Amino acid sequence: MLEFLIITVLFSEVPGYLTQEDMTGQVFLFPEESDNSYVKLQPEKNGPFGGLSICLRYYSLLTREFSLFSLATSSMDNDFLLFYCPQCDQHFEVSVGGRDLSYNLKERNDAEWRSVCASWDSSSGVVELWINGKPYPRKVFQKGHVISKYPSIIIGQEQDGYGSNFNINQSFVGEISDIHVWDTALTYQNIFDVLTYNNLTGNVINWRSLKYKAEGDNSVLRCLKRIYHNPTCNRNTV
Ligand SMILES: [Ca+2]
Ligand SMILES: [Ca+2]
Repeated sequence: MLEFLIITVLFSEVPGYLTQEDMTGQVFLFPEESDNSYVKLQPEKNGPFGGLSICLRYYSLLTREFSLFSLATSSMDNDFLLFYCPQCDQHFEVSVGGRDLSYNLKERNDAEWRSVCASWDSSSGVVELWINGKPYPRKVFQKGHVISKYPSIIIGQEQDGYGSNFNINQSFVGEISDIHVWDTALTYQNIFDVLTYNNLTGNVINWRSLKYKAEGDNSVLRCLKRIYHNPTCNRNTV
């Protein structure tokens, strides 16, 4: 039993090793910009996908452009991408199938946690974007597209290849948490449940049972994110 525990501890701390854990109350921290630090998320389903929804929370003071969620397939690097450039007139992009849908966000990227939910449905083409719980006007985009099998899902870097070709100037710096992905478009009720921490978990990526592999200089931190929600969380345990 002791040997098992030691092996478990060792493997959970070895960089590059696939880990599975309940990430509730934890964050991925990317402390500085790089072109080699990222977290690869292992999906529960391999696709192909005729719809996709992503919710996450992040905290960053970056003003330059950066990737929030990069899903590449062997045929297309931007098969699903969330990308943001605060200093470019708050330019936010949802990319599907290699094409970009643009928004100009009306809320500034201040020093606070921000929630993002984006969903796309192939059969209708409807795209929904929610920032801090507020829906932007729906758009229709990439109707009929199918995201092909075996996605490479990466947090911290923007893929210009299939799990490769990162640009330091598009890397994420900051904290990111509560990542869930579904293979369908979410309903209004679903998004409300996610934003209010109800029991809704992704069926493609599930933050409460996350399989991931960390590469480079990034960390899993406990408690930091919850400091807003739970003042009793002890900073010193981080
Ligand atoms: Ca790309
Ligand atoms: Ca790029």
